[in-house]
Amino acid sequence: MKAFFHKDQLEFHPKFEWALGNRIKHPETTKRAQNIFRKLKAESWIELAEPPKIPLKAIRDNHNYQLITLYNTAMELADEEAYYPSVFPQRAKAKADPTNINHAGFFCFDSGTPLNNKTWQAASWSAASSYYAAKSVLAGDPVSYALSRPPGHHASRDTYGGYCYFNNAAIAAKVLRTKGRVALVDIDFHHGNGSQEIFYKSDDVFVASIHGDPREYFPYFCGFPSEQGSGAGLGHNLNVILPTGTKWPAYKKALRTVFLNAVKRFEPDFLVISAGFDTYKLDPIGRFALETADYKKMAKEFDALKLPTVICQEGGYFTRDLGDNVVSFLSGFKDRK
Ligand code: OKP
Ligand code: ZN
Repeated sequence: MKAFFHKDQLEFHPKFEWALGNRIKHPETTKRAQNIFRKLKAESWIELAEPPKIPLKAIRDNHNYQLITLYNTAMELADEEAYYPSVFPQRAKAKADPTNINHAGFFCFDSGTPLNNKTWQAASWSAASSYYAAKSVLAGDPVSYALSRPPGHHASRDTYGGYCYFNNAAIAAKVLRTKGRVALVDIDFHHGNGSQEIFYKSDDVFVASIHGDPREYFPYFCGFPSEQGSGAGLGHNLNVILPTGTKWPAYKKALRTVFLNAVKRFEPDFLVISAGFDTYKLDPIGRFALETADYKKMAKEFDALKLPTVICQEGGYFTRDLGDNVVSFLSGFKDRK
């Protein structure tokens, strides 16, 4: 199985985030990616591959050019300088100017997702990892993994937040959709609001997310079962909420009876998995209670669909066990190649 990762994804070091007025250490560290990389390297059946540069068009297919401009504006920040917007215009009259870093708040929806002079570099290489993972699947690989860090599922066409800058999984889904119907399933603890928004009106991409209750957890404003898509996309969006403390038996039950059944009914040709591991029992942010071995069991449920599959890394913040959890998950697809 190929695993895509570029070293420059490590150049970005968010230092802190604001959590209820407190400055806390940023959970989305380079150590996360390094831990995953080290564990992948130890597996002989995993082939690490460095992606080439992503064509700008592949980013622009998913994101407004203003968002790209903003990240390029941030390249002019001084080393060690980070921009955290503190003004978020709501229904403002003035037009946003993404060449002005002070307008970042127009595009941003939280206080945990800093911009600095390396954001573009890391985010575009992360997008490249998922883009080429999707390309490899189109070229015949049954399953590919993208070590996409920074993550992506909270980023929409023209907004960033939740540690996400470009929606890596959506970029993969758009590559695959040129050749058929795509199911994008999101197993991160948090609702994938960006992916939902990007495909909300699409009838050829089914988006399903299984997550903690948004009334209690990020992103708070979406991820409810009533959000089912609109227009041609009506019925092609699914949100499943599980209670705090959920363990594998209850997770599996929801996965089989609701989640996977809906995916099958859609009859997809390809599968994209937004794979977050903040559902882990020791995760400092997520509040489910899955164990390392459970990720292999979960993967086998997806593997049984027998679809060409792209797996994109999302969250997971208990760094010590993160790589083990990723390898456990990927091992569930091992029999296919
Ligand atoms: C990103 B992903 C905790 C604050 C939480 C946002 C969480 C973003 C999660 N003190 N801030 O879906 O893993
Ligand atoms: Zn998450």
